[in-house]
Amino acid sequence: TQNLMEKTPVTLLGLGAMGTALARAWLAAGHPLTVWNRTPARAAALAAEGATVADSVAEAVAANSLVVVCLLDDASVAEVLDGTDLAGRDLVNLTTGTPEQARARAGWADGLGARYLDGGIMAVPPMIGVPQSGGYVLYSGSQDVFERHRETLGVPAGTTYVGANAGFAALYDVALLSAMYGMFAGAAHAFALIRTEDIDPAGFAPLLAGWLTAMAPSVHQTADQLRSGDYTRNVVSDLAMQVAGTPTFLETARQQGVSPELLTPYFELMRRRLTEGSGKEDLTGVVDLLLR
Ligand code: FVH
Repeated sequence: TQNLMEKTPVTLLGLGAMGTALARAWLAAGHPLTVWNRTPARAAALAAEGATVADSVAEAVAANSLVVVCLLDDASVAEVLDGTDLAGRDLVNLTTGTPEQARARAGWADGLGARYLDGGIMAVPPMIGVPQSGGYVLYSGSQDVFERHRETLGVPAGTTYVGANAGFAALYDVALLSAMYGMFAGAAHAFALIRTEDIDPAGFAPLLAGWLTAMAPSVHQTADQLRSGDYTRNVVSDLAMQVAGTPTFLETARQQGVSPELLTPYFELMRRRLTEGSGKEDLTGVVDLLLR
């Protein structure tokens, strides 16, 4: 464990909701912290909490070898770091972006003599600095940077290194969030259905949460089937049976006056896979349809 005197100093560029939460976590853990933000007023409270506020990006970057960036998007990262001397710096970019943007930024940093680690934050600001919240950050790119700063990076949230390909953290991030949006879409349809009657959403919510939790482990079976290439392995409810059930969902939506527009794209993919003769399979074949 690092003692107080040895805590790695951190430079942090970007004090939005997430940047401010990261800053507070490092300050609370005793890390010397230098911050910069485009709108200086956002740094005032942190200065009172012990952060050093730099007047310019160049000053902030010159202060420490570990430079963490948490800005709105890749364009703002480009704008903020344009013309900055990053030679010898360990640049950790926690700004959300695409895998291509992350790989391009890694190449760009390399050209400037910096080591690059990309991060995808799987947490919202209130989860930062709260280990029991389950929040974590996906990292990819320089494993050296990750190992060297593992303890410091682990202060705001858990850390998961997913590979040397700098784009992987962003890819995992977007994959996980895409699954989340699918879940939100299903939940929106479910709430719309019960809202057509005098049903208390607060009474329904525990049933919904419980059902989604019970169904979530099915992703392990999907992974197993994708690995083996056998989509009939351990099937419980086959595609033919599930497609046969879809008219019930669509008719219920119609009867209740709810738009089926969140369900129909997925049902259409299930139906297409069935017409290819995959009735005995699980739903896993839909993955292949999306890859075409
Ligand atoms: N907040 C969240 O729930 C999510 C959780 C998962 C990860 N995301 C990503 O984290 C990045 C930062 O998000 P944020 O919540 O801090 O975002 P904002 O509060 O909107 O702050 C944005 C900061 O970026 C600065 N900024 C924007 N454009 C520029 C620019 N052209 N030049 C310099 N700085 C810029 C902005 O500065 P200011 O408006 O205060 O002057 C803020 O510091 C983000 O990628 C999320 O997707 C958060």
